[in-house]
Amino acid sequence: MSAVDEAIMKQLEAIVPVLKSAKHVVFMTGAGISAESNIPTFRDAQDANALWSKYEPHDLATADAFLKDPLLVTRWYAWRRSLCTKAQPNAGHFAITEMLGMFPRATLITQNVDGLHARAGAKHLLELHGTLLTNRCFVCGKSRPAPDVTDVQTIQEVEKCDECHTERSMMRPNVVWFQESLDDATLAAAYSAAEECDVFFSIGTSSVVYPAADLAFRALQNGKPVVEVNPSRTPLTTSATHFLQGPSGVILKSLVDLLKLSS
Ligand code: BV8
Repeated sequence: MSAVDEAIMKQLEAIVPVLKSAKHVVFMTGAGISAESNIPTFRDAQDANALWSKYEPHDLATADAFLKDPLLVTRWYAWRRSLCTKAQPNAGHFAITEMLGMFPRATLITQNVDGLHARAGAKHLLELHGTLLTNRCFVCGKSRPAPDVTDVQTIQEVEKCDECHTERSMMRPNVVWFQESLDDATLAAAYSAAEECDVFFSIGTSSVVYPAADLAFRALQNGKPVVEVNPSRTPLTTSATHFLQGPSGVILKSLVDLLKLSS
């Protein structure tokens, strides 16, 4: 695990005193925090394995795509689920879990559906885009664990709901697709955390998917410092209070080490 360079260390040293006096810290994560767990991101240009590089978002992550080709979408999510269940949380996930216990109040908001924050011990996280670890009926919404399939080509048909029996009663992933609304209570909790916090971290997200990408700007509009952690610049970078350019696993681990030294 490489350490952070001097410039980042100086930025971290400037952030620590602000964190020491913080009563409420928000951490918001995107696919980038799972990149070091070898889960491909969605849009990361440098990532040849980036999930979206093979498909357009509207090809797969929409209700229309599912209705058009339920088997293709089911296989794609089964493939992603197998990646997620094989993957291990990385230093970035564990650093956030540790920091969740370092402040009077801390809120973890994630756009990720891979379950790695929970496997790293994080509790009460807000999963803005749901989870791919469970399926629900496309019609009646009844949920059940999603089957863990190793060879997705063996999936020959889409599971049907055992509760309702209409033509569309197919089991779909418990995620929020494009043009689907997020859960009202989850989104409201995320917005109030962004407005009330003392520091807002935006970690490993390209900041292009709304309304999730709006949260950091809402914190800024409420006069809160925003710390962005990302190897690349994003539409948030120019507005962020601090831009820590690098991999979240390395940067967040160094931040935890500094916080411990200063306690
Ligand atoms: C909605 C779930 C109301 C399933 C996903 C306002 C303005 C503009 C557009 C809209 C808007 N309001 C609504 C929209 C439309 C749309 C939208 O935002 N489109 C965008 C693309 C323009 N939003 C919606 O449809 C939302 N619904 O608003 O409902 C409504 C109702 C009817 C009609 C219209 C609106 C629903 C959005 C949720 C969609 N579901 N996924 C699944 O996962 O399959 S989104 C998908 O993208 C994932 O959830 C993912 O989390 C999310 C965001 O991507 P990121 O996490 O940021 O990942 P990405 O690959 O993009 O970036 C990775 C980053 O990591 C990069 O920056 C990279 O540099 C960095 N990185 C790489 N390595 C590392 C790293 N960082 C740190 N460390 C590393 N080692």
